[in-house]
Amino acid sequence: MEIWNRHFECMDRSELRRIQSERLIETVERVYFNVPYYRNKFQEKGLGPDSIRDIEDISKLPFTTKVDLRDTYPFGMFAVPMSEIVRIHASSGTTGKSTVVGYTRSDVSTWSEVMARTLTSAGAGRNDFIQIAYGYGLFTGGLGLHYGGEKIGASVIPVSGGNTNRQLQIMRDFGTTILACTPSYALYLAEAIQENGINRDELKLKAGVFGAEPWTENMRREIEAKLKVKAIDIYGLSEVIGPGVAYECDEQDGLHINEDHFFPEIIDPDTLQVLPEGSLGELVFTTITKEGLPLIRYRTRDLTRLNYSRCKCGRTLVRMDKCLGRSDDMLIIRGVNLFPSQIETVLLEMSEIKPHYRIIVDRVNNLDTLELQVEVDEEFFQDKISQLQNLRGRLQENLESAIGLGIKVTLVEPKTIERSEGKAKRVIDNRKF
Ligand code: DLL
Repeated sequence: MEIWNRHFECMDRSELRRIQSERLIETVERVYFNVPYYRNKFQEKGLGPDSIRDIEDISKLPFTTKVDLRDTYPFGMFAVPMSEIVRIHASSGTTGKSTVVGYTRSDVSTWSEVMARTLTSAGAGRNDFIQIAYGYGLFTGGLGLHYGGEKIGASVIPVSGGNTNRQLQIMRDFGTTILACTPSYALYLAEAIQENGINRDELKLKAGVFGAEPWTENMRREIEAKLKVKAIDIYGLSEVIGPGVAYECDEQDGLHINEDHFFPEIIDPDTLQVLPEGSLGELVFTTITKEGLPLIRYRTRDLTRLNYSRCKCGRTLVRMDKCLGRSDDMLIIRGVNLFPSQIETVLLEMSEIKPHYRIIVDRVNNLDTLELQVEVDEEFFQDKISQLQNLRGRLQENLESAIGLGIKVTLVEPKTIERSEGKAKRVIDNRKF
């Protein structure tokens, strides 16, 4: 497999460390002199621009959270005058104001570079047709993939999300080789291909770059089998840059982080202490080259581990595990912690069940209740009631032993759970806190 930027992606780690130190020093200076919010935070801790001499000193610096970005909404944490900003994106929060991010010309170029690495790693090149079915607009998915695709010289098809029939027509008529969308939409498209009687051999698809939401290994297997593509996981968040923060290689064994631009740490979300190598915890990023919106120790809320061992692909960039989920997606049901991904893993181990599901949490007489609504495969839905009852019972048993909680399972007809063209909404929590 090709590597887009061998110099940085396969760099000797001591050399990388030296570059990270240099870049961190520059970033700290930039925010100290240009972002009053950071200057105040630094001064509160008795830190000045000279306090940081090495990447090791990073642990002295304060954290940044989404709340800090909201408090300074919309542009208060930008480190350059607005005349230098050439692009603005925003992520819609579930509550309150959105988080606004700004890019200078050089940031857009960094973004294209990290996306070029990502797409090359998925096997894309100048002879590929990349169908971008991530949303275009304030969401970073569409345009992030777009600029990376153009940079590697591929033929970019900016179809954006939704309109499934058109997606299929374009896929077939234009000879799409690389599909870019959320994993939930990929699965939806795979089913639509079957239902529309499209012969898979008419399609030239070879790989997909899927991300923007958590998905399990079982989900990957399902997509790979149905769509007959190599499914590559890509990770990113708008605050840090958008997609392009980390990407899988051919090994599909962890996502390489573009560490020459985004310095990762894993912390304990309660004590805020940096955890030893290999521990599961919250991922934190410091952007070390960004100009428009540099962020110091930004708490992503995503839970994962870092793996510094050498990857077979030749890249030396650290790998993060597939995200387990976000700490704020974690449900606490009768005191037990539960991630939607634990449920997804069980579902995909049963062939009669489709990975279209919804988790409904409620509180009845002060007691938390947990319900799973899940679709049954068309073939099995025709079965006798007793067989369906049996399936429901088995699923419930498998779930209860995996999650350690009682759960009500409701089997629903195929196609009754709302499909998503972007990020899937899996959990409905009706409890009032
Ligand atoms: O979702 C950027 C993106 C676009 C990534 C397209 C990949 C592909 P936001 O809307 O700001 O940005 O949401 C960021 O989505 O903190 C994670 O919780 C989640 N997320 C993104 N990629 C993955 C992934 C984009 N591969 C938030 N696996 C992040 C699990 C992911 N979660």
